[in-house]
Amino acid sequence: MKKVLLLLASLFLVFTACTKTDKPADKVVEIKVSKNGYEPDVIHLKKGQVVLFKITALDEGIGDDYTEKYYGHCFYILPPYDVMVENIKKGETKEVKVKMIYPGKFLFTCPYCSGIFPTKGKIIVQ
Ligand SMILES: [Cu+2]
Repeated sequence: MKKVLLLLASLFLVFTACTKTDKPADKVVEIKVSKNGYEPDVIHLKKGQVVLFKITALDEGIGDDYTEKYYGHCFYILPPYDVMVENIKKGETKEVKVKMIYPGKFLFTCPYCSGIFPTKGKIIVQ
């Protein structure tokens, strides 16, 4: 029983460990996304840094029908970060602040269009 509780407690911590933060940023990273991919597509960061990502879409991505649920581009850092910024319209800049608590290599992508366009990149946290 105790083991089960410990397991549940650790799972809870894993799933609620939040990488989004309201703390002041140590670094600003500006990223452009288009059908040609992300620029830059390799980003080096330091563990523990609070990073403000500013993502600007240069084109309409999968489409500019704003009555649809999905339009524009995204910036999604895969788990364990699991940070999603979606529906970035052409010409629009969206921001997200992330504390880089996990060291390693992490992919980011646009789930909307990465099957069609080379919208993939990687973040290296050391
Ligand atoms: Cu996209």
